[in-house]
Amino acid sequence: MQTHDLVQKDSFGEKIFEQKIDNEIKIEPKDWMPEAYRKTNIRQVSQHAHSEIVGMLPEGAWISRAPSLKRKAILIAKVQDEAGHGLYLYSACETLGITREETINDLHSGKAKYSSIFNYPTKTWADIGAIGWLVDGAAIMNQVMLTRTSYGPYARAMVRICKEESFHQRQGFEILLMLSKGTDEQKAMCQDAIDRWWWPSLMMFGPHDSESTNSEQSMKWKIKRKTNDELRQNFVDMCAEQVKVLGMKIPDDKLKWNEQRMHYDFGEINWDEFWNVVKGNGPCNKERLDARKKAWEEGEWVREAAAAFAEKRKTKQQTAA
Ligand code: FAQ
Repeated sequence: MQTHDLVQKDSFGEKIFEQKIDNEIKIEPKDWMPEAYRKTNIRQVSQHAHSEIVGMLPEGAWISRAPSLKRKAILIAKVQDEAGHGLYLYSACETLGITREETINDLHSGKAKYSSIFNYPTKTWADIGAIGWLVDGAAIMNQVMLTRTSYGPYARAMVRICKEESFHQRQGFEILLMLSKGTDEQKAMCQDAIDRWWWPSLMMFGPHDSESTNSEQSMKWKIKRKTNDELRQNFVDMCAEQVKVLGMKIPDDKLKWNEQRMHYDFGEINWDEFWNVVKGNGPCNKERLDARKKAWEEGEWVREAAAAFAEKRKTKQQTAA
């Protein structure tokens, strides 16, 4: 093929791509797509997958300490759901032309990021409630828009994920509701967890729009449907009402309903803390990455056995045919 043929093919491909984006038609794995679109999706989807898998760790730490058999069963199911989300997302990512091993190597080498939120410790049982209410709540706020993202496999994965996250959020809120009606000590534990998880949850939405390097292009490509600040504001508005049901307080003196904006005003996020955590210096970054690397190394024999079994089955099927 001549170079000009390639250029023509690409400009034709680009036209079709743009038409699909304009007409809300999903981009599918075999469709032509700009290289930067592919790379942005690989970055975002893999980062999202890593977040789900690393996100199992803070809550996993409480499975053996859950206060009752019922709470233990619910928590195990929730943590397993997060593993499932990671798997859908790694699979969606593979359709973009990157292998599972490459994505995981990028996590382990520190090249790929995962959500800042999972670098904070879970100190008490109330933290499990706060993660469900605030962290899953923030995740849903962001992910409902992703069910309409322009890349087909990512959008489809998000539909089931959002349904499961809704259950996660409710179970977290219910844990806090129980504590909020309990003894003075339980009430204090509930408030303390909200105090520690509130600001990191707001950071999950990413930097202000003015500092967000990817937002403008991602909005044009309809990868993102709402900006970081828009989603954060929606989340604050929702939580400011829900916290009243708990009879607890959001740790922000500036939180106040603004009649003109029809939104809650709220205080400034500590962006130094956010970037410090994103750069790997949060309270649990090292612990989280070490745990993932250990799990990967210790799981090597399982991956080898699964691959050998698949090979054996394929040979058997070929011989039978
Ligand atoms: N943490 O230009 P933007 C969950 C990075 S799943 C770390 O605004 P973008 C479920 C960003 O990557 C939670 N890094 O970026 C669960 C970029 O990096 P670059 C995860 C962050 O992509 C619950 C740079 O900063 N959800 O919780 C963070 O347009 C409970 C500049 O930022 C998703 O991943 C952060 N918080 O917008 C599991 C959803 N924020 O380019 C277990 C999908 C930003 O320098 C238990 N992702 N960065 O390498 C998204 O919607 C977007 O990627 C955003 C960021 C909104 C997170």
